[in-house]
Amino acid sequence: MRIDVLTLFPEMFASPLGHGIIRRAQEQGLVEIVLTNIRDFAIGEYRKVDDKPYGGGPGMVMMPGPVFDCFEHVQSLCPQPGRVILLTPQGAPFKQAKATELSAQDRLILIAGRYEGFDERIRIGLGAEQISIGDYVLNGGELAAMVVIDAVVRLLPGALGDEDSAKDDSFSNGLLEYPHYTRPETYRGMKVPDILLSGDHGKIAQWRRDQSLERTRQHRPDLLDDRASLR
Ligand code: 6GU
Repeated sequence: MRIDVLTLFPEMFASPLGHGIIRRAQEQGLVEIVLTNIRDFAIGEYRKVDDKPYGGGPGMVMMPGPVFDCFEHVQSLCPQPGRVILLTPQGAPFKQAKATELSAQDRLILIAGRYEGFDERIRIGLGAEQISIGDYVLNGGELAAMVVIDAVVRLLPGALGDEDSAKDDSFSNGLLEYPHYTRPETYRGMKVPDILLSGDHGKIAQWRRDQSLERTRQHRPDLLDDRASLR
């Protein structure tokens, strides 16, 4: 997979992409991540990338020119069309199902916005889909792009060692994960549940299913409604 990121702050990505699973996936050649600075495509003495909104109002809007020129440059580097995604709080909520869908693509082009938002012609002209990572406002799409990259790359075949398979992850079955324990058996007076020490794999599996369901009921009842509506 190739992932291009168009951003005004490529430096923000260095550390998150340079560690752990994502770093290893790049070293193994499972994913190539290419950062391109939108400001390199701005013109004039001040390399302006934003301007005041038509119709008035607060804040600044990302101008179409630098984003289109940056996009066309990135397309010329690699002609494969790929999925074009704008990171914006106006987008569709990012869910595990979307991560799975994106992990099957050969190419993603992520565009991170700053300021109040993108000139609408960017979304229209680039045929981009819009993704949001949750119901809160970030100062820009960069952290959201990193979240999408992280969630997608770990799903690429070979990215996880088989010791940390993605199959049991929270959300992969629509439920939250069951509780985990490791050594020591007792820590500051808190004991590992007996069932996990019993060696009875049938009972352990049943306990984990019950715990998953109970946690989901407590913290995310909406997920149970989602599952019910799928049936
Ligand atoms: Cl994708 N961008 C910004 N700026 N804020 C967000 C977001 C994205 N998703 C949630 N909040």
